[in-house]
Formats: sequence, C-alpha cells, structure tokens
Amino acid sequence: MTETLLKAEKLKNFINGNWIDVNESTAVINPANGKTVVDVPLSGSEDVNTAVKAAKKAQKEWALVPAPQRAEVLFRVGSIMKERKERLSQLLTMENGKVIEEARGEVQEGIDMAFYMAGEGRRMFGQTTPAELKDKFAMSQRCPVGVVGIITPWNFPIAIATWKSFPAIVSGNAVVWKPATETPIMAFELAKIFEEAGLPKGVVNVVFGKGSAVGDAMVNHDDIRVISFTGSNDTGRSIASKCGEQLKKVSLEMGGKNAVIVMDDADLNLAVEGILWSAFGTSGQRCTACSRVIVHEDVKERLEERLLVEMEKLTIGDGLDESIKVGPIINNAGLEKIKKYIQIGKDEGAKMLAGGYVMDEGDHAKGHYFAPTLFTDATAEMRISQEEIFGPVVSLVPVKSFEEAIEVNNGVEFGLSSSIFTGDVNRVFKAQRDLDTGIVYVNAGTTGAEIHLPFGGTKGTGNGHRDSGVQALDVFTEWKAVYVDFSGKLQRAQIDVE
Ligand code: UN1
Repeated sequence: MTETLLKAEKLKNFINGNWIDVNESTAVINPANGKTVVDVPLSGSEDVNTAVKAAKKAQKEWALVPAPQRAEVLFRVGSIMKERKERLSQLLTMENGKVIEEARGEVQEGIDMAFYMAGEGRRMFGQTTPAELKDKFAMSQRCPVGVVGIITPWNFPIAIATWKSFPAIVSGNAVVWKPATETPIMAFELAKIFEEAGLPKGVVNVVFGKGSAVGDAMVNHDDIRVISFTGSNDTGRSIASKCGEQLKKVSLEMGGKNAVIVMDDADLNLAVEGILWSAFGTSGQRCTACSRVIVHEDVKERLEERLLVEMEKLTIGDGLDESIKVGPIINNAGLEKIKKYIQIGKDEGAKMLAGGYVMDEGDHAKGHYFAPTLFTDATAEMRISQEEIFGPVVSLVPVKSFEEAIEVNNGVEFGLSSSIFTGDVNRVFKAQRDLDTGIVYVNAGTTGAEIHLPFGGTKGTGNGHRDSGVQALDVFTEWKAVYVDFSGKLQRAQIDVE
C-alpha cells in the first residue's frame, strides 16, 4: 500500500508554505531490501537562505499569535498524526528499517509530544517577583528566540523532529529543519501535516540535503539563533565550536554507552527481557541502546545461559513483517562500523558467545543485516565497553560488587542512560543517586524515555540541554525580565531604597 502511495509523490523542499523542486537528488534505500523508496532532494546554501528569509518574516507574525492559539495548531497536528498513525509507521519502517511495532511506538511518541506541547501553550509560565522598590512590579517571561535551526537524525526521524519542532513552534519561533538524508519521508509527511493543520506559511520550513551543504549553511547563518542537533559526536562537536564562535545557542544530544547493571539479587528473567529489548530493539541503533551489561559475577553464568536461549528466538528481517523482532542496519557504513568493533572485541580478548557476523544469505542478501551479538568477559576498559557501536552488540562486564558496578557504569565518556536490576530497595535509591547519566531506570532496560520528562545526558552525550519535557522550552526561549514602575516618579534601583 505505502509503496504505491509514495511512488506517486516527489519529495520537495517546503519553504514559505510552497513545495519547491530541487534539481539534484539521491536515492533513499530501504535498508531491509535494498530497493529505492524515493529520491531525496539535495539542496544547497541558497535554499537555506530562502528558507531563513521566509522563517524570519513569518516568525514576526507568529510570535504575536497568543500561545494558546499557537497550541491549537499543534492539537490539530496531533490529531492528524493519530489518524495517519498506520501510514506513517509503515513509511517509517520502509525508510529506516525499524520493525513495525517500534515504528508505531515512535509515531506515538510524536503524537504524545504534539498534545503535550500543545498543553504548554496554556502554561508557558514565567514568574512574578517582588521588586526592591515601592510601587514597582517585576516579572520574568519566556520569549521566542526567532528563527531556530533543527537538525534531526535517521534513527528517530519523526519522534526527535517533534521533540524539537513542537516546543519551538508553541513558544513562537519559526523553524528551518534539515532532516537526515537517509530518512526524509517522515519530514515530508510531517510538513504536509503542518500545512493541513493550518500552520501559517514560513513557520516551519524543510530543507532536504546533506549536512555539509545544508547543515553548515544553517549553522553559519546569522539569522538562525539556535541550533538543536541530535546525531553523531564528531558532527555535534564541530557544530558546537562553530556556534561558539558566533555566540549562537546550541543544544546537542549525541552518543551513549548505556549499561544495564544486573545485581545478584535481580529477577533474572526480567533482566533478560530488559536487556534483549534495549540492546537489540531498533537493532541497537538508539542513543539509549544498551551495549554493556555490568553483571555481578555470582549470576553471570546464569544470565549468559538465559540470554543465549532468548537470543536464539529473535527473528531478523524486514520489519514490515509483524513477526520480525530485529530489523536491518541503516546502511553499509553502519554495518562496516559494527564489523570493525567485532574485530576489535575479539582482538581485545573478549569472548564472543553469539552472533558477530553480517547476515547476507537468502532473504537477508539484499538488505543490511547483522546478527545480534553477545560478548562476555569484557573488561571495563576495552574499546567495546567504552565506544558507541550503534548496532546489535552487547558486552558483559563481570563485577564483584554493587560499588564496582556503579563505578564501571560511570567510567565512560558518555552519560545518557543507565539501568539497574535489583530487588534491594537500598540499592535502588543509591543507584538513582550515584549513576551519573541523565536518565536512570530501575528494573527496566535503558530505552523507552517518555516525552514529558527531560531527555538528554551528561558528559560527552551533550552540552547540558534537554530535549522533550518542559525543559525543552529552555532551548527555544529567552528569559526577559520586565519592570513596571507605577510610582509616578523616577525611582533608582539600589539607590532610592529606604
Ligand atoms: C534516540 O535514540 O536518540 O528513550 C532516541 C528511547 C526513545 C528515544 C530514543 N524514546 O529509547
């Protein structure tokens, strides 16, 4: 169904409410079967300039629309997304490869964000504050920053786009958005939904293309005052330094090396379920994916045995098939990176218990598939325990105590998500205090953040900002302090105080 629906369409940039053709394009490949799904336009810096110009003009008007009315548009966006949930999910599976159940989950995350951020249109709270002087009123309020640039990744092409664009819109900004070249369909579909929901022209502009052309032009554009980026560490760091030079606000959400801790008192069956879901779901291609299991030595063998039994049952293939549990890897570069880490793990002396190979026979031959992989007896220092692999590879690191588990968890460059399986209430509270990540789970895997809580990490994962939650508004608003003196005379602060 989706294939025919899409074939009839040509992806175009969405600028100032118009659908604009771009000459150059490249194919978007379905990673499950190697077929071209659609062509994605490759825009240049001129397209970015046109989009920013339109956004700048539209933003002036949009900022004057009362926030509850801006929110009305988001309520409509959420409703349309809900009606189209199945279509969006299928298209998402086709461009990204994630299994249909997870695609539905991701679209749901976007729907939730629409209704949640629409609600913010009636809150958007500032503060009233006592003034130092008589007959003087003081308050602080959130103001839009103007034109914001959002750069979104291929692994969550719709959810992350909603985390960034919805708070930006409801707080009165206009958006220039560069979606990942691998997954442009979700952006195209969302732009159509914005249009249908009655978002004024120019408030959201979508410019398709490669980061080197479109992303750089956005980062360097004087009129874009905020860049919100989710993606790789190298790109994020380079964006941050460019933004730093320009005193441009930047919000970064990058890598993770997330661990599940399994203590000796854990419910092992539950831990196995949690590990499988967060390590092999989305084929490990989540920033929140579990790629380390820090296991108490007393339960290591039992955990290994149960993991192996359950891993056997994982079905790997085209995610449009409801029976498939693990989909493909996004592209060949992704596969090569995983292969490289398998070799590194072997060379470092970790023991491989399962997987470790590219699946390229039979039905798998046309796509990019990697067998779910389990290493054991890894040490905390090995590269496979330290570096982000972004694939279905998990390494068991045995430890002797709770304290050592916390130390190993915290001993990495990143700080996005962590989890502990334990039945001991004291350990639960110690762990939630001492695990140094931005997200902590107890008796659940490392994935599955909910949109009304702050999403983001510490250390190398980001730069202190948060996507989603009310905290997302901090990225897209500036605080303004307002003083109203109604004394009828000039009152000098700090001087005319009795
Ligand atoms: C990501 O991988 O960048 O918490 C986002 C989760 C999802 C979002 C992941 N809700 O796993």
